[in-house]
Amino acid sequence: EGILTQEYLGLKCKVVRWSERAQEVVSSNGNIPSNAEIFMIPATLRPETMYGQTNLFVSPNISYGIFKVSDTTFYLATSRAARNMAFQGIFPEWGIVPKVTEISGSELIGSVVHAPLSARDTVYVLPMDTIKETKGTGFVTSVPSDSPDDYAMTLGLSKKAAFYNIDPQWVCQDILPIIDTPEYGNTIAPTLVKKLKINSPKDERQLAEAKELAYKTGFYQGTLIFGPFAGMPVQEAKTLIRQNLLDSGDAFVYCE
Ligand code: A2H
Repeated sequence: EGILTQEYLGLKCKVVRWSERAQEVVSSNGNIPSNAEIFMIPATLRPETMYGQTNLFVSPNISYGIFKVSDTTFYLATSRAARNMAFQGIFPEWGIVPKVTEISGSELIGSVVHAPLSARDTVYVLPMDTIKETKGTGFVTSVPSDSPDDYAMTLGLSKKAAFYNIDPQWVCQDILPIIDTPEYGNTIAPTLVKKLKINSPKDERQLAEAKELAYKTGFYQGTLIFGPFAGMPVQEAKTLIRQNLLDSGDAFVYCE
């Protein structure tokens, strides 16, 4: 970790249906009113890809907190992220982490959330074991068209649904082309995963290479082909889409 600040966008994915276990935890908690809006908060560096969200990833090995933002608004993130948020004006009292309760990532799997900008509208919460506790918020929004990690995990989950203890129907298979690149076509992640012969989410070295290539190529050579900014280079559209998400209240800036 360097000394530079990384600026993420925290995306507000509103829970529309809890998994059975999460429902018990939330409804038995006296501090969470029944009319509360609760958001899972993935941290992303690629707001321009949000049209292609297909799932929301959570780590089955991490514990998450539910934090009170107002009487009827709550955020889910790691406690580490919440400590940072407390010093960024995201919670009501400066420096205070308003933790209401904790819930394990594995208990969140199978919940359904709203995915801002996504063509899918709502998406299922699924496990991703490579999520690190030490960065972001502990949630990763899945965009299999443009993120090799997300695509590899999506493949792994559909191949081994029983192993991951999930319903295979929760894995969204519709990969929406949203960015075109001259070199790798309009679904860069699947193209690179094939090209670099990546077989599992655990092929760390090849995935790191694919991730680097996809990120650079998407940014410098990509053109949006979906949504209101279709036809615009990624470099320009990125700023506009980020700003739209902030203006609509569907996202906030989160730094670490
Ligand atoms: B990105 P950086 Cl389409 N553990 O969002 C592992 N990965 C994490 C994470 C964590 N705790 N928190 C965030 N991330 C992911 C979109 C995306 C992302 C695309 C393409 C590439 C990409 C959709 N997933 O990231 O290490 C999040 O996934 C490749 C760099 O802080 C976040 O942006 O540089 C990115 O990694 C942050 O990675």
